[in-house]
Amino acid sequence: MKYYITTPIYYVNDVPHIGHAYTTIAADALARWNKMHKKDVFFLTGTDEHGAKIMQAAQKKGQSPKEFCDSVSAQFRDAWSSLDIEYDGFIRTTDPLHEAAVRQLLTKLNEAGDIYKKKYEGMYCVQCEKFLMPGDLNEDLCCPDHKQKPVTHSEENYFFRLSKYQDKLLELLSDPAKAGGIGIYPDGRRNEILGKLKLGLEDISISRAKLEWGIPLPFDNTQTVYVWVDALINYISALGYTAGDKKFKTYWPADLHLVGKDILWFHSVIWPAMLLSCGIELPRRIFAHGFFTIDKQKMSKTIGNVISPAQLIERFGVDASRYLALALFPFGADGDISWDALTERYNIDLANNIGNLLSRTITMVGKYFTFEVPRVEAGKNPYAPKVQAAIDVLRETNELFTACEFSRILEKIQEAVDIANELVETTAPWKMAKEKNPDLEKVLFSLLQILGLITVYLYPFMPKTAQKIWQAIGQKDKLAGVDPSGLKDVSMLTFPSAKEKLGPSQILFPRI
Ligand code: ME8
Ligand code: MG
Repeated sequence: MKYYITTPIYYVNDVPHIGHAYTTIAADALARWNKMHKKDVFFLTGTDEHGAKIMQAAQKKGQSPKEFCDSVSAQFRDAWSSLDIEYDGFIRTTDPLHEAAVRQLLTKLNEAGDIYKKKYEGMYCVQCEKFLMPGDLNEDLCCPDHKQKPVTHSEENYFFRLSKYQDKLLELLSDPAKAGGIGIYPDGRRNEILGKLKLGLEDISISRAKLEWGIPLPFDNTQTVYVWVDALINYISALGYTAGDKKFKTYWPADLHLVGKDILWFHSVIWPAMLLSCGIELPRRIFAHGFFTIDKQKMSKTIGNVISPAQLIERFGVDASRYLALALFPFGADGDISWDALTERYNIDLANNIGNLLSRTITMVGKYFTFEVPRVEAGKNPYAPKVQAAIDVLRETNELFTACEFSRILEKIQEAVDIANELVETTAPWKMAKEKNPDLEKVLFSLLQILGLITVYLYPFMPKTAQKIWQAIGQKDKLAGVDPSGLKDVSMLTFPSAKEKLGPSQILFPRI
């Protein structure tokens, strides 16, 4: 089975920040989870490089738009490699392959009779890269998000007959189970979109007359394609849609477009309408995550509270940064982030809970059994029900992965850690050692089993750390190759193997 997952492509007028990292880490965790389940995964990310906003940013730097885009796009790639993001494709909207796909798609829209020319006057927010309605403005008549006055645009543009697709979209978005239906999540967001759709759809302008930094329309090269129409096409251009690449046949339609709530309308209404017009299959699911504030404030360059991936990594390390980004609040909701809250969560979940469990287990195995614990058969292990309890808690994460409930998955992992820590407290291995209780090895073996299980589920979030724990409990094979669906019953566990020497105890998460 294939699994095609995408993040938005990020505008290069900004350098990578924790907001971009949030979506990308989530997508990476899902991609890795699906790879573990032996799915043929394609995970796409990239950069969005055309439009007025980017041209202005390049001018400010005294660079040509292309030079500017090359340099910022490279910074995104670097940020993702520093966060151990394992993407399968990185698309840039300035790639010739993408530009060809945009031309082809616009030709199709035109041939379908869905494009017409009309004089238009409207208020455009360059930072949003979209037209605003009078009702969208705040009391100062500015864009509420960017606190800037929109510019009035009056020109003859090409329009896309979005209105034609209102009924079809209502039908397809209301029922994900229907053939061709799209699932929009969380449910509250789907209802918002449906509510807005019911109010009616207006045709949208899809070209700009005076903007050079864009892809010329195939049927009128005096105009360039509107950045959003250009950008959305990345999801198929990256699969070699125009080149007749077999990647397109294999992976399209997308199984999941992961986006922020700010851009859900473009993904759930405009993009599907374009695909309907061209006779291309629709994506299966779109999940819109919430936005976070930093110390209760909107993250902004002007306030100076922007957090970069590099700053996070410097404080917490790569894997802890990945964990923390998803741990603080539910993915679908808005939330607040602060250095204090991140640090507190790091100390509780990682330093105290997981880190401590690992180091004390290995220390005890070293002290009482010179780093070697014999295998104990489940049938002969009085503590096997504890291991089974950990399996059961962890297996509850299966549907949470499908629902993108990452913070709850991490809570379940912590519950499994608690089961192991309770086992230590209730059995007091140090007393058992003194009393030469023969069950001591069974306790330690069970702890190692629970640690192994935790490690499997932790892998999508903390790949390098999980692999280290896996090795520390004596496993030689690659953790990425372990299929979690095979771990249903305590009697099926093959780890730790007999007579494997454990590595020395190590501190994975020093307290901060
Ligand atoms: O919108 N909290 O690009 P963009 C959570 N190029 N997520 C945040 C965030 C925050 N405070 N700030 C940003 C674009 N994000 C278009 C997309 S797709 C065909 C084109 C995340 O650089 C969130 O995922 O403005 C949001 O959707 C994305 O960054 C917007 O990135
Ligand atoms: Mg944005």
